[in-house]
Amino acid sequence: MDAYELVTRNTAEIVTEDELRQLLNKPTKRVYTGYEPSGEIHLGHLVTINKLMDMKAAGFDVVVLIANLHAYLNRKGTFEQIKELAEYNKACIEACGLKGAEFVLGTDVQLTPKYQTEVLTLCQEITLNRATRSMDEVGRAMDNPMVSQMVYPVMQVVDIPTLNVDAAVGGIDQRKIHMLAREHLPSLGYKPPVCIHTPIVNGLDGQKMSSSKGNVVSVADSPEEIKKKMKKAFCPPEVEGNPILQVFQYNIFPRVSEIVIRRPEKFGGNAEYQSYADLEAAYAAGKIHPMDLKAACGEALTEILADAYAYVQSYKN
Ligand code: TYR
Repeated sequence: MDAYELVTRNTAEIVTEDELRQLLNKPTKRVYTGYEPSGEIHLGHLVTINKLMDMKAAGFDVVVLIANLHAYLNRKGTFEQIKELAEYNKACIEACGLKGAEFVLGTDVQLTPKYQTEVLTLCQEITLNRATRSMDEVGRAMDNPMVSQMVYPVMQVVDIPTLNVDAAVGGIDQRKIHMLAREHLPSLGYKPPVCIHTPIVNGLDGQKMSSSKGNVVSVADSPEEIKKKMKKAFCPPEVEGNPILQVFQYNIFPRVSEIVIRRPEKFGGNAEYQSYADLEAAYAAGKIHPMDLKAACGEALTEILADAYAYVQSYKN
């Protein structure tokens, strides 16, 4: 796979493809994703972690921002609670296989006079209306937004030149903030970033993913828990919106070259698939039973998450 294919596979949107091609021609280039510290790193995070791994393989230097101040502004907890999660999340993200990335803690770079002055300058350029809308899919309890949640997207914009990155990776839920960055960074004298957006995958029940609803596999889940969650998971005969197929597409196939559907001889025996497209086609044609698909999904996830799970065990005991 060439660099362009690696970067663009499994994405929802690239802004813009031309700019990405130009960037790929440069000898050095940097990309980042920011994560608010969260209770556990889960399959939702893994979609962008996988994309960062693709970009590393495509020649990018990778920066991960642990956005502790953003989590605070977004009402995710006290400074102390967030700080504890920040360290833990960093180690979990590394254990998910993202090796050789540079990790930056938000508060280590966001409290300088230069950064804060740039934030205030942009505050004067961005309307409340745009700032609010950019937070629609990112902010917590946005029916009653706080001023801190208006500062949030402006800071996310300033993070881009502060980390000196050429590209930003995020879920498609970040797009309105990224569009603000592209529009306003030139007025501060910076280049707009290339934006690479991944799809937002469903929870295992086919609904919106939410750790509190427990509809997601996280790095803290034991192999038995993964098995249990798979048994319960929603796996309709359709491809569209099928959460198990999404796990294969975005979490498993980027990391393994073959998956095996295990079946007794009387049910057709084992079947191997070397690509997501082949697996999807076979499932759509009714050649794979949902129970067998789910079992294979659990088995592959257990393997993929083994290092991260081992780290979590050592951290918690
Ligand atoms: N907005 C991101 C989220 O929803 C977190 C983030 C924060 C990303 C700051 C980048 C950034 O610079 O999780």
